[in-house]
Amino acid sequence: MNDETSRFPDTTRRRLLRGMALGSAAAGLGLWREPVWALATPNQSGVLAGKDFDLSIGRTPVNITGRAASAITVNGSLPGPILRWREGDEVTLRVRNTLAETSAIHWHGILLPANMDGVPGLSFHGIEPGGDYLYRFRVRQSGTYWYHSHSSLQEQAGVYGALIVDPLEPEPFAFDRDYVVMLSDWTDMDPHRLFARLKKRSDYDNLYKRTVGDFLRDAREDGITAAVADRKAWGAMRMSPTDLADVNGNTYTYLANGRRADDDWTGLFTPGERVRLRFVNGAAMTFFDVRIPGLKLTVVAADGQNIQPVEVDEFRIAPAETFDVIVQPERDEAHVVFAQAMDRSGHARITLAPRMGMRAPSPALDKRALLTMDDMGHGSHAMSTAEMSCGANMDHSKMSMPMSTPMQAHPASETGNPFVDMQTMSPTPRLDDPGIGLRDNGRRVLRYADLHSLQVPDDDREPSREIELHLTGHMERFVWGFDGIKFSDAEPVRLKYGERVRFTLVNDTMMEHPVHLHGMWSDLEDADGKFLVRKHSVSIPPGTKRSFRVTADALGRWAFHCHMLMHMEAGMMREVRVEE
Ligand SMILES: [Cu+2]
Repeated sequence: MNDETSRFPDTTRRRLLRGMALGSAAAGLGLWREPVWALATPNQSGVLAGKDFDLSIGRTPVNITGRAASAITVNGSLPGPILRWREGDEVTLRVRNTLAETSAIHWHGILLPANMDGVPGLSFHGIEPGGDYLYRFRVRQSGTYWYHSHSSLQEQAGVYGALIVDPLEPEPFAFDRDYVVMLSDWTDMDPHRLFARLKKRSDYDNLYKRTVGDFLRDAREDGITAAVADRKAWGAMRMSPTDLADVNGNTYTYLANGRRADDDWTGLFTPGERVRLRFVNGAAMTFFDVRIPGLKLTVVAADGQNIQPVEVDEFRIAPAETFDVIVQPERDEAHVVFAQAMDRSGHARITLAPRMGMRAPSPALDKRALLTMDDMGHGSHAMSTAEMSCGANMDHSKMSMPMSTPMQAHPASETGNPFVDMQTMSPTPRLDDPGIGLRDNGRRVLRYADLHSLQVPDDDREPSREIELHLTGHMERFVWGFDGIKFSDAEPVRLKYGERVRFTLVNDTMMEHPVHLHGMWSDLEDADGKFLVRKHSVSIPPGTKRSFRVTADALGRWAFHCHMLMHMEAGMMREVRVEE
């Protein structure tokens, strides 16, 4: 609990910490906040707290959809146990692999030596079948994070869990209860079969292809020429305007704390208490839009980093992101924490209630949103949609664009590239855009522009150079990459140890990609190049161009990739190598 006992003046606190054995002794004095949910709610997966951990990756039979299936789990639970570390501690984690294939665990967003990062092929060889690996490193940060397998597609099969690091200094916000809300997507399918299906028929889950009826309605409303032109433009791009997710509720069962929406998990509160909810998106492929009807959400941290508190009704959380939110339910009634998939094909939920057994109904799913040409950075201006082909071979110079939006240049490797099916023409950061499906919905929706780190990065140098990378793909072939090049064919991005660089990402696809750099922070900038917020995963919607600064303060070989698991598998990944 974040009670008064933990609010020692700094000096007292430090002296106490120095003068005593840490761990269980400290817990008695309230220095180590009790993991309250473990005590109050026995149905949340186990919490392991301390400095020394034994973890075991293995096969576990599960029944999530009503049918027997096989998961890959950590210590037999899905999600894996919540790990609770403390800032400043050296933690030791013995990870055993009982699978018949190589495995590994990656500590997402944690600063550590490269050989502790858990990415087979970059950090180390991976953990052999029947083998183990000893992770040991000092924890240099605090907040809400998570861990997951970075081996093969094991994350989709269940190898993920929340990671909480308790701070040494008191947090700048108060709360009485503390719960993890781990969102994820589950399928009974073997993840490799799912990937193979995406390669063969990437639109398998796209049940909403526009019908003749839709066309006639559009024609009636917008006129036949506009309707035909729009269809032609989409056809030329070999896409369907309804593709907001490659895999959706047709395949997935959405989970919160490992539970289906119709069998949801309950977190208890006493009316008037402040409840801290640590949202983690551990989904392989799903963006969630989260709200609690009837309650304001005060967002106090993003990706483990404290921010200036911002009050909203709803937020979108990309795969790999975390948000800490405080709510204060006043009345003796239940609330639903409602997390709908971005494409509205399903939802996950938990209940917050004064007593077990109480439940609030889920609201209806919002209307499905359609991508527009505008969403993809093509603007609604000047050009005739009918003549727009959007292919990588098109001649952009023939198009007239308004002066305010300069034409985006593209790397030569995209030209004539069979793995690039579109290019954006006038992308902007759009940090103040709530995102597709969330605009003008009558609710106050969190935007990246609302995120302001409490702490300004120590390194305030201007970046000495800019590395621009384009997120590219071909929807039908289900090939993804940077600059039209797959991971397997790409050279590493090389950084000099100690340098400060700007990464600029341009999204040349119609999908949103949450991009994660391992080992170093990504300091997101606003449209004017001013520091906004420190993150480990920065989501890049279609038609946008966003920049973040990186201080190359960690030697070694690091992964840099889209956190849509199947996009990473299909090539949207780079090695970032930091060298002396
Ligand atoms: Cu992606």
